[in-house]
Order: sequence, then structure tokens, then C-alpha cells
Amino acid sequence: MAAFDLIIKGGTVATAADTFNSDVGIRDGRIAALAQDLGSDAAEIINANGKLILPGGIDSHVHIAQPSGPGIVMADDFASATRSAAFGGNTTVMPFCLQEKGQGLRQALKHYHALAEGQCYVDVSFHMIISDPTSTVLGQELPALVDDGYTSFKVFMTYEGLALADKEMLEVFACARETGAMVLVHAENCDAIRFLTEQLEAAGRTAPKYHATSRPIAVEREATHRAISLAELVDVPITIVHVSNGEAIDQIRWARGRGLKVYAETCPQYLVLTEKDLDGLNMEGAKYVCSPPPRDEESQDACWAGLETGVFDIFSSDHCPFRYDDPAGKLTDKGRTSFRWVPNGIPGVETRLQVLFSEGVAKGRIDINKFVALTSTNHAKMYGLYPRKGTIAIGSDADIAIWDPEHEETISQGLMHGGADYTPYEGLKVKGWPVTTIVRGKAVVRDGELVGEADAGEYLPRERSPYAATQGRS
Ligand code: DUC
Ligand code: ZN
Ligand code: ZN
Repeated sequence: MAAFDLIIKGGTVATAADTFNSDVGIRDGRIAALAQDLGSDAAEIINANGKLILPGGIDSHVHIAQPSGPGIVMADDFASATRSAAFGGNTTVMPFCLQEKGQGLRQALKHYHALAEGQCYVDVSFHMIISDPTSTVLGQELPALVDDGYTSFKVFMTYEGLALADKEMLEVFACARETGAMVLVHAENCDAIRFLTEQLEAAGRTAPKYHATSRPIAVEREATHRAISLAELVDVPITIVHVSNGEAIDQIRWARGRGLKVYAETCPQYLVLTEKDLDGLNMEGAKYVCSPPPRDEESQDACWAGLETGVFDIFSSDHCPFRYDDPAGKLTDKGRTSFRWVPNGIPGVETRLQVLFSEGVAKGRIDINKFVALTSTNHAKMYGLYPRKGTIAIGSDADIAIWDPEHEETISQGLMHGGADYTPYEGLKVKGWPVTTIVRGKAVVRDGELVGEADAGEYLPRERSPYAATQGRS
């Protein structure tokens, strides 16, 4: 029997901490050896000369097959989303299991697991979305689920029907504190958006571009500050997801200045898109409708500064795909009557890493180690998967993306492998591309070709994260 199942030879390994030339020896799905020359005693050898060997991307913020309202269907099921993720250099994705009003969490999970079963090219793990925090949910279901490895959940401060009132937020936060779970917060003020939406509609301003007008920066800044204050009252760490601008970032800096454990995420759309993208001909702007909306160049600069200076712990896609040319997607009949009804979200799981690599690493804004931290290692740490996932170390799962750092490409829909019919990053020129994606020692994508199967991905129960531990301040 060979010493290794696979040796990746001759590449440059980069982790969140180090960059070094090393072969990577893989046995039984795990990393078994790192050395300058591991010889050739392996069932399979991949030559990685001139390539980067990175921990596979972990995208901890994706939406797959999530209920999205009457007549609206997400563009991706688990198979298409995880295939797309693999082509984008990802080895784990974390979608959201939505609790609908009146629904039990176990019931929601049972349905969601059934959708994922045997349909994943990469590993998956679910966050819950809590929309109905009844006493049974918070007192019984959620604590038991955290024990079962569902150690994070999201709450909305926006969207009628999903948004929690402040008292409910406090109750959910208190439950997170008790159970040691991580709470993710979508911070936009629901009432303020409703008010502005009504005003815009009354003035006949219903085109997709007014989606951005209806959710200005103040709406996000206020909710960010409120979420932080509510978390401080309860003494619970929180993660503010999809932060889009400098004023929200200021709230996070302020909280950290007070010693609070407030973590933050930003996404590609806040680095390379702006509000102007929503101003397309006819309904074209609907392709960019997501929340919070892309802002302006000043906000992009603020997000870059946040990435460079450590405000942001994680960089996720917020992949939430709807087809454009489809009445069940962006061109729903109601959506033509007002931006209010255009499904919120854009595809991005396949392009997240290239955008940050090219705009960040290749342009010298961040180094490769920070890139790995932001796109893989910190996701594993924050959500209880580390060190099994998120690094290249002896004993860790052999989840690896092999990158060609010199490969130049223009992003276009023709290159994508998901269920959407457009990419919001069409035409963006990038340098650096993932060529081979390996999940637990087995290639899913090899030299740009799909070689994995849809039942290769595993479901990952997670530990409680030390990032979510209360600070014992109250
Ligand atoms: N929030 C998300 O996190 N994703 C898509 C839509 C939304 O509002
Ligand atoms: Zn959100
Ligand atoms: Zn999201």
C-alpha cells in the first residue's frame, strides 16, 4: 500500500499564518504530512509547480433553496449551489435554514436536511434563522439544537414577517448567551425602510434603483448600533453580517473600543459594485437588488480599510441567487410594479474568492495570509469548525484549493456553474483563479473540470465557538 493517497507536489502553501514551499501528503481524507519533498509513494500525485495551495474556501453566508415568498424560487438547489461553490475554490458552505412563522425548528431542519441529502459536492453546515422566537423555541428547541451542533443562528432586524422586535432580539440574545451559540445579525431598520418605501411608491419611484434609496446608510447604521447596544445589555458576542459602509463600520469600531466582542463580515458586492449598478435600463437594475444595497465609492474604500485594518473577521458571498429572466425570479410580475417586490439577493459563491484575491492580494491591499484568514480560517474559528476545517495542518481535513495566481480571466456568466442566469460581476477582469478543489482528499474540480459527485459532501455538526463565549460582564 502506498504511503499516501495523494501528494500535492511542488506548490506554495499559504495559511492564515505562514507561506512556505511544501509538498502536502494526504491519507484517509486528512493532511498527513508537510515536507519539502515527500517523494512519490502515493496512489495519486498532483503537480502544483507555480501554484498556491490554500485551505479550501469556507463561505459561511450562503442561501440555498430558501423559501422566498409566493411564486418566487431561488435559482440554486443544493447540487447547483455546491457545484458552483466548488468551482469557486470552496470546500465548505454554510447556508441558512429558515424557520417560518409558526414552524418548529426541528421541522424546518428536517425539511432542509432532506433537500441537502446526497446533493452536495462540498461539505455543508447550517445556521438557523429564528423568525418566531416563542418560549418553546428559546426554552427547549434551540438549546437542544445547539447541543446537537447547530451552534449559530441569524436574526433579522428588517423584512416584515421576519424582523424581530427589540424585546425578541434581547430574548434571542439571552438564549445565545446561555447556550454559547453565535448570533448573526442582519442590521437594517425595518420600520424606517417601510416608511421610505411608502414615500417612494407614493411619488411613483418604483424602479429597481429606488431599492437603494429606500435603504440608505442611516438605516443600517442605526440598526447596527442598536444591535450592538442590545448585545451589550445581555453580554453576548454578535456577528454583524454583510456590512456595507463606513458609518456601520464606525459603530463596530466604537463597540470594540468598549471592549465588546462584536465581529463583522463584508461581501464582494460592497467592494466592487455601487448603487449606480441598480440604475440599469428597464429592469436590468434588479440584477443588483440585495440588502444592504451596494453603496458608493466612499463606502467601498471604507470596506477596504475595514478589511485591511482588521475590522472584518470574515468575507462571505451572501450568495442568494435568483434567476433574472424568470417570473419566479427577478422579473416577477409584482417586481415590475415596485422594487419592494423584487427578490432580494445576488449570486456570488463562485466568484467571492477571485474578487478578493484579484482586487485584494494581486493589487497589494492585503497579503495572501490575510486572504486565507478572511475567506477560510476565521469562518472555521467563528463557527466551531476549527481546526478540522480552515487550515493546512497535520490532522486537519484535506480541504484544499489549488490556485493559479497568474491566471487572468474576465468573469462572465458563461464561466459559471450555478443555477442563476447572470452574474453581477459580468465583465470584471480578475487575476488569480482556483483550478483544483479537493474536499477531504478527493478532487471535486480538477484543472477546471468537474470530477466529483453530488453525494461527496458531508453535513458538519459544529462545536461551540470560543468567539461566542460570553465575556462575563453582566
Ligand atoms: N439578507 C441576506 O443575508 N441575504 C440575502 C437577503 C438578505 O436580506
Ligand atoms: Zn441578511
Ligand atoms: Zn444573506
